[in-house]
Amino acid sequence: MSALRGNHASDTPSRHGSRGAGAARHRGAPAAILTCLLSLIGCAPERISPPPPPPGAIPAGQSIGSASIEGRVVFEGVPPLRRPIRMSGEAACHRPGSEALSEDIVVSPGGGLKNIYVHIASGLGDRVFAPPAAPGVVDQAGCLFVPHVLDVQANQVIEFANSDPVVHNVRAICEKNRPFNISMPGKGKRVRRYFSVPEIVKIRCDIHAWMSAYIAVESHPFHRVTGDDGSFAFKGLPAGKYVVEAWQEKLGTAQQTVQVGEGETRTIEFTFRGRPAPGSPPG
Ligand SMILES: [Cu+2]
Repeated sequence: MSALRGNHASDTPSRHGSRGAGAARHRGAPAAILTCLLSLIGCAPERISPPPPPPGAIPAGQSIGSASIEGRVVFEGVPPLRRPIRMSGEAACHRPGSEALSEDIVVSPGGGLKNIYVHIASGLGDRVFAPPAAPGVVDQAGCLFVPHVLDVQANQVIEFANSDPVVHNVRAICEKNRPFNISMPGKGKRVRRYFSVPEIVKIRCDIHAWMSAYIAVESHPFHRVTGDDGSFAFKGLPAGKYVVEAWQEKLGTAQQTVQVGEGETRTIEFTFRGRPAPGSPPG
């Protein structure tokens, strides 16, 4: 867990500390006041450069083992119907020939659950991993966040984009990271941010109440978001005993403990159960 604490500490830039406040009173005060005012209206200067990884961090993409854990997340029961999203009042949001559907529970015809965040919750010890250089991307397209669930590593840059000819915003609701609220005033706008502490961050657009997304932040690279078939795979793990966790925004979390040796592949399955269908017998 030392990696988590290290990342947390780095989330607080030293320039925001109180140490230099008195010394820089004349030149710093107007800038500080301006920064505070801009923060209040959601226009604080962009924090686009995460801190560098600590010395000894395992480079992104470097193999640390030959064990694999793979599997699938499935839904048991009657899948809830996806509801049409009514985008009344925003004609520009409509995409010809397509109807936007709710994304809170998406079950494929074969029972696979989409948009499940699956990650190694414990078992990697105190290894510290550098984040990948490529940014994660969340687009605002057709007045939806795309993807609905994004997984990133702590201190990995996240690029928010607006591909719509309408004004959106991005509000990040966090408990462990610094929340933000940024305006996305029209097509082509791109803004970069990052989160330093592992947690699942809620993303909302306040202008369009149906727009929601989640960004799952992990301290290491062993995390995935399932696609249509609900499958996931972690390759390149060291031999060990791991807790694998699957998270779904409405259905909660499930965990499994898996022991795997070098060169081995373990296959697991997570099953989420929905509410009983109306009229079905109790139990
Ligand atoms: Cu919006």
